[in-house]
Amino acid sequence: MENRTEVAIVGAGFAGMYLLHRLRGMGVQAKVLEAGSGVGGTWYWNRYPGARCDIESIQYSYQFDDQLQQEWEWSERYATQPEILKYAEHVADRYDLRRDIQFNTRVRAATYDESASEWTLQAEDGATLTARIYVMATGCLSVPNKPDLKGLSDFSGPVYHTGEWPHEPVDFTGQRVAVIGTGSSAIQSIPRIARQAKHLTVFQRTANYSIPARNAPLDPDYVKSIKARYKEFRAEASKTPPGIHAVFNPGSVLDASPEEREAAYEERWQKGGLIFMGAFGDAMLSHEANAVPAEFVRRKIHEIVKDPEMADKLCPKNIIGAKRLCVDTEYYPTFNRDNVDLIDIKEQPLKEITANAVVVEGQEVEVDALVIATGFDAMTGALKNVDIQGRGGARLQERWADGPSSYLGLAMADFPNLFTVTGPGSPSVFTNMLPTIEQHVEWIADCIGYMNARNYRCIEATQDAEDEWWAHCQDVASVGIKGTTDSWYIGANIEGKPRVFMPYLGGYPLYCQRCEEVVAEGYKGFAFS
Ligand code: N01
Repeated sequence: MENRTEVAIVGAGFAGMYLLHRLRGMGVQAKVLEAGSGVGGTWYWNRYPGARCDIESIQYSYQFDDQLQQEWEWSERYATQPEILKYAEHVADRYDLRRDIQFNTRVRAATYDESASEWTLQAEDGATLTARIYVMATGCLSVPNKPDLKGLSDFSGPVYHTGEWPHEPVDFTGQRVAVIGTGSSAIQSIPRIARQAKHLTVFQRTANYSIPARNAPLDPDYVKSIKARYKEFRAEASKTPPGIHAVFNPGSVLDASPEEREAAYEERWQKGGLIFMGAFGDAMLSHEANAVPAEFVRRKIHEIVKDPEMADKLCPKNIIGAKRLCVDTEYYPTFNRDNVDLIDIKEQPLKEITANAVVVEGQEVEVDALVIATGFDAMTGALKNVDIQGRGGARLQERWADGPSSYLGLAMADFPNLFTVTGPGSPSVFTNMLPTIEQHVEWIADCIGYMNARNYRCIEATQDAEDEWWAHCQDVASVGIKGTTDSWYIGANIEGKPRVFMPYLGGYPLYCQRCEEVVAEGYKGFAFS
């Protein structure tokens, strides 16, 4: 690769693409290194059947260019993976981004040279790229979690991970298929696989709450009404904690009468989607309040799933909303099909996989294909996969051995001129990722502009600022009950991963306010040289 640029960006998902475009607009030279052969990040890799975004398409899109958002037409309430990928490709073409993206290049190491104040990135093939500024735009959910399932390598049929799905269509017709895992990816793919396969067995470790998507083609009049006031619509969205345009009732579920509770949750169940949890403001504040929506969904599962034993197994026992809520199309009804079985591997532990079967306690299930839907090494996986060595030999992998820490999810002490987009300590996964990405990118680009205008060569978060922000993140996470359940937010899905609450739970508006204050106070918490 051409081996020098001003800003080296890793990842050509929505973050890397926009940062490249933004920097170009400022006259700053930048180059993107991307492991895949195309743009789109998460939407490039996650091609499993049924993959779609659970944020409404009208909101899950860039807003930095009004012409782009006016011209692009989404076809459904929730866009499918192919449509979102097409959008990412359209953006790459529209802004001529590909000429500065090097594909098929996986970065393995990045080393800071203190004397020159610059980073050298090393790719898997040994090629290097040197840059003054280095940005990891590698996403929060981009490193597949591949649990060490005994005997998996002995399996003679195809094995698919939802996060690394083949680019060619996979045909399960006539096959006996196993799906391991019941997170969002599984919940989206199971109904589709069940319709095609001869038989499907779902291996569930923890039952998940899922709300119907009520997906439908977008009504042109509705789209027209949003586009007529897209800017205001986005501004209104940015004032809600998740940065999503929706009505969030701040009232207390505990103060509501049984009829009011029922009406509120029923209305949101009928509307569908993640806003179910917005019916009352205190559902994540106490177990007592949380029990109301949790019980509502369990009752719905029993109403939908005809076999009461199956329904019992599908009913989550943990609190609702601590793990990421799922949004589905026909998930629970799929378990009424004759060709679908469910095995609870907490009751019947998974023993091993053989050449042609998944063996659980007391049962051997013969299968032709395996779908591993076990999620991701979230938030820190992609950052720790690169051997990042900062000032004085500081290694990010060692620094984060007991869990991550970051200033605003944007920068770390001892790692000068390194920025992360939606790193740990950013509200990231608790928000609509696209506007949050845009906010981070604009903050980073403005910061680079500020440095260039003053001839600053280096920026580094101070240890005090990082410690203070990280302590604040942990304080906020300790309010309410979100952190009380095992989830990938706290690293609980990966064996041996330190249990630390990683995203910032204070919400999008407070986070943005803090970022703006930092700038207004001359980049408070950062040192320049
Ligand atoms: O992964 P997950 P995902 N043996 O971690 C189970 C986003 N997303 O890919 O709960 C057996 O949620 C695990 O069980 P448990 C979204 O943010 C968004 O589905 O750990 N099972 C769980 O059931 C989402 O939250 C969209 O006990 C094992 C499942 O595998 C995030 O990505 C669509 C196991 C993993 O669920 C991750 O979702 C899809 C083992 N060893 C995903 N290890 C949108 O719509 C794990 N499991 C935007």
